[in-house]
Amino acid sequence: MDGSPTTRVDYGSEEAAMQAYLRDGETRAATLGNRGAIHFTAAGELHPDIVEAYWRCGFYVFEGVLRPDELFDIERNVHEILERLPAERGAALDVKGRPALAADCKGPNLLWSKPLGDPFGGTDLANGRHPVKMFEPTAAADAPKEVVYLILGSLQFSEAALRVYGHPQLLAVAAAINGPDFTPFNEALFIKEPGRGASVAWHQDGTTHWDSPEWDQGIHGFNFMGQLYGCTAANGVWVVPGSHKRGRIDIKDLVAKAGSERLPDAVPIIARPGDVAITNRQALHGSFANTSKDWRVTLNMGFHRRKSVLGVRGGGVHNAAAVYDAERIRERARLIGYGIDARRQRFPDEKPYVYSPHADEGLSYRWDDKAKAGIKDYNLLDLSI
Ligand SMILES: O=C(O)CCC(=O)C(=O)O
Repeated sequence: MDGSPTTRVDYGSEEAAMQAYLRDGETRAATLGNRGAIHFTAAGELHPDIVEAYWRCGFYVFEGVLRPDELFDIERNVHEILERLPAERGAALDVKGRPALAADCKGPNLLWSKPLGDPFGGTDLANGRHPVKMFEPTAAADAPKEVVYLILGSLQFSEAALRVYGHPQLLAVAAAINGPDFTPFNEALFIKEPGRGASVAWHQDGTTHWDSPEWDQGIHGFNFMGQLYGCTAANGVWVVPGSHKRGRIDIKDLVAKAGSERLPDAVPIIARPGDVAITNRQALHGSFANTSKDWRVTLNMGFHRRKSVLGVRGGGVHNAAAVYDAERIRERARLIGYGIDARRQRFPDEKPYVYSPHADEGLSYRWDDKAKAGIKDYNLLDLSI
């Protein structure tokens, strides 16, 4: 895998309709005015045009955030990860007989699907938040029985991903959107292999605050989606612009009215290698089976407002439900400190981000072998709301 195009398969009986939908969606996406470089005002604030477009659309594409040498590091790590995957679901060894990635982890790490399948749609999994099953095209006869399409707790498997997590501009965006005392949510790698990558059925991410008297458009936080190879209408995430403002949406009804899962108002996130999208977790979003010839590898990194998690009972989607106290948040936010320090070591020319909660409490984090051993299973502490 080097990101070069492979042979595409087609969308079966839906192929013609799907191709028209992809083209139309791309045209609609280009009209939104929600993309460009990350930039700040002279006073150091995230530029108001970016803030306005993010809150209007529920997503924004930051262009050219990850530099070529950084993408090279990420690609190398992704190769290593893919080579070390278990030979099949539940196997302790990889195809070469070595201990497999995450085989000794306690946390949930590897999510499998049949090629081009939709493992969550129409099931009760994840609190039933993916109510409609996506069309499942047929994969080529030589495809494996199952593929890994999602890797959770990904910072423990990739130092390059940890360094992206400590990116000063991205963390400054997190502070602008969620407040300087923002907290982690979770991190993941989405792997959409050409001709095999699974669908992620339409859903909204939040679980805990929909009925809160304090509910607003940002209460369930956001995800950064960093792109190694870029993403297209065919393999990328689709979003219904503005849907993060609408509360909980009746997805079944929308799909029934549309007559298929091709929601008429949705648009694809289009990105080049090194672009990083920010997507509101309340936005209605999903992705189709990747029948295209292009790889998509996305580094997901989620962040919350502190007041959305402190004292709140988690939703139990990513780990055991628990009430999140200050100590839990502090422990989970170590990863921000490690990310910043790991980045400082690799890119000494950059000005490291200063994370206010660490500065205020006099906490400092050093990324070294001990820290590396200490983050095994860190995602058991994800702040899942
Ligand atoms: O990357 C994808 O295909 C889906 C992403 C997604 O649903 C999420 O981050 O919540």
